[in-house]
Amino acid sequence: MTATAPASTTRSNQSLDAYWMPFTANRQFKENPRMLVSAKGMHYRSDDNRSILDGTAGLWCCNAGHGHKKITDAVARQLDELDFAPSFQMGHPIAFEFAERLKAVAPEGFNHVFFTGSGSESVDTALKMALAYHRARGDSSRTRLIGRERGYHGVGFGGISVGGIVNNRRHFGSLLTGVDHLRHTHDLSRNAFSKGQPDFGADLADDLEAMVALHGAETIAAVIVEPVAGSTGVLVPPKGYLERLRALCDQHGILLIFDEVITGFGRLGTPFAADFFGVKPDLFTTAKGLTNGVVPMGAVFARDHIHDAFMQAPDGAIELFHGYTYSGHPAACAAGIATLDIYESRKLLTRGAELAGIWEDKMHALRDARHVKDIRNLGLIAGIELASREGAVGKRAYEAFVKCFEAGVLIRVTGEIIALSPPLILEEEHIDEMVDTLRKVLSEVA
Ligand code: PXG
Repeated sequence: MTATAPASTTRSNQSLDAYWMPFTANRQFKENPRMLVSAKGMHYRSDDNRSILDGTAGLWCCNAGHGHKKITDAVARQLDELDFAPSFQMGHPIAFEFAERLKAVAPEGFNHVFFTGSGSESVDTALKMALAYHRARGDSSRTRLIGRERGYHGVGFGGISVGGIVNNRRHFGSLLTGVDHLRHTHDLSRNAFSKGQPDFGADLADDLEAMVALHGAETIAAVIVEPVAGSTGVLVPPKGYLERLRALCDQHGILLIFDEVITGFGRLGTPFAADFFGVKPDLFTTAKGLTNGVVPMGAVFARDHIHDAFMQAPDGAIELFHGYTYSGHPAACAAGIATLDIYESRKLLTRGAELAGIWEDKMHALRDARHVKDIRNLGLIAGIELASREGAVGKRAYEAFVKCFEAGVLIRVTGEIIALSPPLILEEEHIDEMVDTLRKVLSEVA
């Protein structure tokens, strides 16, 4: 250890130095670590043996809650039988089985599934599919990609290029060329405290028209958006916005990609956001809830017209020069199939719809809590935006996060926004506990 390194250890005296933690203030964390050591159902357990209510489904991924023996047993059995198998020019049955199962829960017409290792890889895959799709059809001038301000599409170079979160982009050079961004849809002056979809802002989709006018539709390959933006602090699409985007894409021959990494698998009370909004993209990306977060995995769902355009290649040709060592990993497929079994037997892909009304009422009851300047919600997602202290954006929410953890509730914060996205197995009493804890904590932070 160098003289400047913090003397950071856990309660068990384990050194914290070697692990360079992701998206974390490493030095701050290591001075005062928060450690989770086990999980079951709606709760984590911390290393000081406290029960912590999971208000975030891990990182929006443990939709069926924690510690399902059915999933861990399925993974163990699979690893015993076939631990790894190559997926390039080779197959193994469970990957085909999982893809068929996914097709059955996907919105109609999404009959093809490409496996990846994460949400970021799913995004890169979908963007590359969009570019290669146009090329396969002889439309190779369509090379521009359009994202949106405040969008989060993971951390690959494709994802940060179309993404719109400034800190995720500014440190990393020139990114992809030929990318533009629609404006984001956040407008507190017109939409503060909207319940569900806000009334104002469908016209922001017309930014795409302006880009078509500027560049020519024939240069634009695809638009990618999160149907509900999560990481940036829960931005719910205005009524009519996604419909308008779809119509403009249709009009101009542009592909529409939904990034469903957080909205997929029941978060909105429907299997996918495409079901909830009744808007069908051409491709959509998933990860997280795909395996309940148990084994890393992502998947891109493609409609027939996308897939079929590739299948015109000459006999014996590889149709898409893309894939990962871990595409369709047997352990991930086993976790995914067992996860789908649980989603189906407990009706979790639609359970959010039953709870969404209670969730909305109880979250909006925090309207008069200290520092709150907006509350927004959809399905089992809520965002609570706080007023910032002068010159210290994000400090208040961070303090609330630490205090909530100390009080036994795990929340997420991004900037000055608290985001909640609990496992879909939650009960009303858990909502009450989150709301009561938040009210108390917000009354205590300066
Ligand atoms: N797309 C979206 C919409 C996401 O939310 C990714 C892609 C990338 O997934 P991977 O598996 O590569 O991380 C995400 C990830 C948060 C938070 O607190 C959200 C994510 C990851 C970490 C934290 O909001 N989303």
